[in-house]
Amino acid sequence: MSSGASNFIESVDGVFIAALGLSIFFLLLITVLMLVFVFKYSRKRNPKATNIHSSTWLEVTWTIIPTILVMILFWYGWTGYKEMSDIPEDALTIDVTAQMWKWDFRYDNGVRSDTLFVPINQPVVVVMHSNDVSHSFFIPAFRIKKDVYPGRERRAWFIAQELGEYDIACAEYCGLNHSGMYAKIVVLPEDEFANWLYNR
Ligand SMILES: [Cu+2]
Repeated sequence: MSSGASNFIESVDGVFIAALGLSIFFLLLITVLMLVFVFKYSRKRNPKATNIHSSTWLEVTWTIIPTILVMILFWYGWTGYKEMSDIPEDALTIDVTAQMWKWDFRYDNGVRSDTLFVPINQPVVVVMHSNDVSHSFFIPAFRIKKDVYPGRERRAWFIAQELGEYDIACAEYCGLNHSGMYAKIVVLPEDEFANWLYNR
């Protein structure tokens, strides 16, 4: 099993770090080359302008290499996205209602809570609705974010892999108290979760 607070940490962080690393590499490469060229081909050193002709191999190279890099990033982004879209059939279903400015969680047996309790190492699907405007269900520690719209059902899933308490935020500006629209997700051991849900 992969490491991290949820099953999506590795794929999401992997793409992010790859994109960031590539960006830093090209930032340095282009900046250094620019400075070298500014110095080497300054007017002082080259009082007489020279006519430069096109170079086919150079143009092909700087087209093909970035295309390959972008395709690699796309591939990892796509496979990660697909993994997030393929919801396991045996996932525990929890209804989520978003409204200005709170989250409401409802379980199959009718239990309601303003804190999202989930069992560890078990797929959970959140089925989301909005009572009013657009919100966005965001668990930063799990790398999960899904917009929630009025009049539509939206789904997201995850496997919590570490016990503990994490923030749930609203990530879509939804009015005056948007910045206060937080809830908690609490990951419990299987038996404690069952105890919380059924023995009340
Ligand atoms: Cu909101």
